[in-house]
Amino acid sequence: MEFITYEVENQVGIITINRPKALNALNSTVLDELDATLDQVDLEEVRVLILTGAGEKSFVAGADIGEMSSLTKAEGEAFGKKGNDVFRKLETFPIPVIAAINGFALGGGCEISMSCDIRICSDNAVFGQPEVGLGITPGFGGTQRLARIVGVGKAKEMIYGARNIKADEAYRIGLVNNVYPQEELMPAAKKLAATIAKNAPIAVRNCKKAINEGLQVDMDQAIVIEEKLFGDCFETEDQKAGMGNFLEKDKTKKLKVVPFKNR
Ligand code: DAK
Repeated sequence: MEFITYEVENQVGIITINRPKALNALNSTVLDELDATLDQVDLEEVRVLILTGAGEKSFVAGADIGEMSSLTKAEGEAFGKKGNDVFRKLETFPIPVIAAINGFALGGGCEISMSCDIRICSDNAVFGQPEVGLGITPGFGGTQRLARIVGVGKAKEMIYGARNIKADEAYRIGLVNNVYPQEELMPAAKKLAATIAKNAPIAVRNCKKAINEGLQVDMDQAIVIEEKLFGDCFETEDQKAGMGNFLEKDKTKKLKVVPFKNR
């Protein structure tokens, strides 16, 4: 791969967009490679993904403006579809994805982070949807996901004004869960990933599905989605081990790590 690195550590897959000279801007190759990387994730082993950018300056500074500048309408649509397909693949990926945002997250960069389940950032992070200043609308889900995450009023203010915000404001409006000094960001992302990875993977996956799918429908339908995914956990080795461990009164056994299974 030219622009993506992928490594696995302790059941956590780390995907790094590695195009620092262009501040990790998303061109077609980056999108294709990201798509291929997601296809290669071994879901028998990996329980959580972390998505980050190479270097200390930028997570992703948006879609590649150079590549986009000469697109025809048809090419623009094809580029948009490529991005949206990958972003949606991330959003609906079976396991949780943490965005570790280590600097600029502008345009497509902000949008890709919003396709992840959880966002944490370094204190130099900058978020924004500057597209209207470039004569376009956010095209990788920004108008939809930002409003859902931070609320309609804040999203409209940021998008209409093409106003960038810094890490502290992103934290205040709920766009990120936490802010860390740059050098502490990846350790914090790994710690968060490890906390998730030690829990029953089938249950974690079902929680992701329940939350994501439930938010798209009314409460009556959402509860049915939850019921189904709750029911799916039963008769799994994880459910038997998890509950069995609790019911065992032997404290030493209770402390042992439950050998949760990825199936
Ligand atoms: N695209 C391409 N190259 C970029 C880039 C980008 N988005 N952002 C930065 N670079 C490149 C710069 O051109 C420069 O390259 P060289 O000149 O060294 O070759 C290098 O990265 C370093 O950037 P700067 O020299 O500008 O660094 P500074 O620290 O001075 O400034 C900055 C950093 C992030 C403030 C600045 O680079 C900047 O404003 N970048 C653009 C940010 C931006 O506007 N991003 C949003 C892009 S629009 C669509 C769907 C989605 C989209 C479009 C269509 N469809 C449905 C069709 C998405 C659109 C966007 O994301």
